[in-house]
Amino acid sequence: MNPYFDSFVQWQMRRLKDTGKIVKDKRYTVYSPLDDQPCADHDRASGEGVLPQDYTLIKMEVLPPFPLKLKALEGRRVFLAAATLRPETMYGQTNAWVLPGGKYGAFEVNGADDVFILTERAALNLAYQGFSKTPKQPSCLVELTGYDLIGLPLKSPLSFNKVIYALPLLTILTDKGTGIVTSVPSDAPDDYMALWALKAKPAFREKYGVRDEWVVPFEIVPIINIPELGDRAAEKVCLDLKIKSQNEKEKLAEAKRLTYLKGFTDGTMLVGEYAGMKVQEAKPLLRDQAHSDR
Ligand code: A2H
Repeated sequence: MNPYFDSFVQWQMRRLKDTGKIVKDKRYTVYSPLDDQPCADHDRASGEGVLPQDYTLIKMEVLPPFPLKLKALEGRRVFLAAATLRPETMYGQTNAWVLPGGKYGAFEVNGADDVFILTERAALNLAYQGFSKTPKQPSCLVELTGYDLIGLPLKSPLSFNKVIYALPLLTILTDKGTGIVTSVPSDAPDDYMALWALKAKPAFREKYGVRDEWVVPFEIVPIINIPELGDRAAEKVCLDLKIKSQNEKEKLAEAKRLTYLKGFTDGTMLVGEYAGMKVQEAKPLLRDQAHSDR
């Protein structure tokens, strides 16, 4: 080791630190709980190139009185925590989606009395980001399935519909986001097709114990205008592509691509605080607003 060079590097680092050019802080990364350290690209047996995905969690408050399964949580604020990439669309929520046979839990997410209902996987992810009573350890108060959640009345931020309901969706993945999805049929082709199916098929509703009043009165809420696609973009694209059901995966992927891309680059907000603003500009503002409500 060259002591002169060593001192030079130390001096340089101290100077940079003093002038605020370098900081020691946390960052989002793919992490291995097993090794208790970040798991970089080349350390992985699979999943090379996978980066952290940044979701906004929407706190959809469960309105009392709570059903029997949630009675133990009476007196606390309980939320279905939906993961979304489109916080700017929350004005147009018509319902939440849960996977009927999916496993969920009611977790304590921080010191406050707030309880989040989501998958255990999501609770673990949150616990590693400082959202748990004990660091890195989710604490589950009640184990639940999607069946327990169907029909819960919810109050969701920004939504023009003051009360919306949790409804069944069979295509929800339990290894993505929180396993809870908020539904915006004006702009999400998946949500449009799923809501349409529930509305059109009384037998489907009956099978999952879904009451008519949780579904039938809810219509598309126009919230964003996209040149060529109008203000009910998801519906237009699904009709144009002649999509008949949620199971037409390829066509739905194309519909999503079209609405997502055009919505982001060319869309204009029609409603809310940022009406008239481009979606691109409103999105970060609405995301920060959602983040400030922890
Ligand atoms: B998005 P990505 Cl308006 N299973 O929110 C299935 N879908 C899920 C999910 C899960 N476990 N968790 C989240 N999602 C959905 C709004 C929205 C969304 C609009 C338009 C497009 C859109 C309202 N639903 O997503 O695979 C959620 O739906 C288009 C991709 O991580 C979330 O954002 O890219 C999106 O999928 C996350 O998908």
